[in-house]
Amino acid sequence: MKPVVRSASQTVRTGALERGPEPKQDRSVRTRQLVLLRAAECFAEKGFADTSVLDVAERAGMTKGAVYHHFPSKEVLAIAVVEEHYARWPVLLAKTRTKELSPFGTVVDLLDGVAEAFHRDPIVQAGARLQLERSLIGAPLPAPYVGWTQLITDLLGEAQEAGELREGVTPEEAARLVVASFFGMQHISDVLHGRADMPQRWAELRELVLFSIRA
Ligand code: LUB
Repeated sequence: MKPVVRSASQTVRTGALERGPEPKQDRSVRTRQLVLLRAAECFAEKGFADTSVLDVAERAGMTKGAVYHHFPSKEVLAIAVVEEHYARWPVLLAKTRTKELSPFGTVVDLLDGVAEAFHRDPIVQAGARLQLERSLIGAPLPAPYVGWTQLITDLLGEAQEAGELREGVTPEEAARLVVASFFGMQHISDVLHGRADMPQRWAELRELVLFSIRA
């Protein structure tokens, strides 16, 4: 939003910054994002059942009412966190595409970013845990794994057309293997080490699985 420029005297008199008070809409969006992040931290650490809206409110430094203003229930909050988890990936793919790598290089670079997101991003970590707990959440969540399987299938199809896939490897089967092994790797890393060893585990998986399907 274009900042409102005030005259020097106005600025001095009101003491407001050059931009003046934050527009209400911006403040509401920023507050919603803060609630999502704090809720993700709670869900990632304690899971859905052991997280209360009060926990989220206290972590966000807000009242329960302020949280309910953005999310009418804990279930709606969980859905929003999972949706935010999946919203990360098209952004990451667009960033990878700007590097103009080969199709296979694009898959590797994209998954490097995904591994880093699982290592560091509470929204991504919470989305994964909420999907594991989906049967406890009395609300419909996006189907897990299918989006990634289709995306990796499409990208490996491009790699196959570019002659980058090993003879006899089909994009669909390779995508199922990559998604299953990545999911298992990040889950084991989380359960055993709180994902502290994600970089090393991803490096192993990338070398052994991804490069075993490359021409
Ligand atoms: C990914 C999780 C955790 C699959 O696609 C998904 O739904 C995923 C959450 O359900 O890992 C591997 C990229």
